[in-house]
Amino acid sequence: MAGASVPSGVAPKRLLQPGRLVLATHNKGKVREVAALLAGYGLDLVSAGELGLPEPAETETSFIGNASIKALAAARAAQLPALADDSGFSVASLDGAPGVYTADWAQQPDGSRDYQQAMAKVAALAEGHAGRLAWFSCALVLAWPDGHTESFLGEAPGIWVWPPRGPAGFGYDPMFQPEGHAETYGEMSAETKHAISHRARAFAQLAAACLRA
Ligand code: ITT
Repeated sequence: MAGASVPSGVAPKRLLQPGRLVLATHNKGKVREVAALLAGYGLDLVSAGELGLPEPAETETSFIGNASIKALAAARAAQLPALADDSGFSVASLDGAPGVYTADWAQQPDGSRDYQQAMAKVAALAEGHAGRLAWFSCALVLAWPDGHTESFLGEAPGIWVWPPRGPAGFGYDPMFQPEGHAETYGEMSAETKHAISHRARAFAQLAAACLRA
């Protein structure tokens, strides 16, 4: 059949057209990394923080579920396509904790976040268990004002290390050493992290499905 390129039963992904895209996150580390990954696609990025959009409650128990909440809330409020990132750090011996609650473990009573304390809590809990397997996950969800969404999940396996190492990156980067590397995310250049990270893996799927350079 002329022009048929999508196997039957597989819905085609919706392309993101060049123009304005809301980055539906209030995390500056994520804004920096997602903006770098999106460079060269002709998109005019604006963050949810810059637009003054409220932060919706993350009430789901999966990364994709929470990223969908954030992307849809921003797309509807701004009447623009929106991209949300829900991500987290998991330790195998802690049954995948902190996982979707990674940000919550850093939360302080005054509303600020203390990642040194959060990383120390993870290490203290994991220390007594055998094995150091850990991984980062990143769900990226693109949403449009009409409620359509496209979802992608990237994971990066490795080990947790203690004490934390390296000043680069953000969040839990200094306690994660990705598989095949001697450096932690916190010791790597931004370019190296972007080539191998959970976020880069999710983004590669998104770019292949929804972006045209
Ligand atoms: P938004 O919901 O506004 O996007 P958030 O920081 O609350 O921002 P999440 O709910 O997705 O985002 O929480 C993700 C947590 O995982 C947060 O504590 C991050 O610091 C951490 N995290 C995610 N990706 C990371 C990375 O690449 N390196 C280090 N920590 C990361």
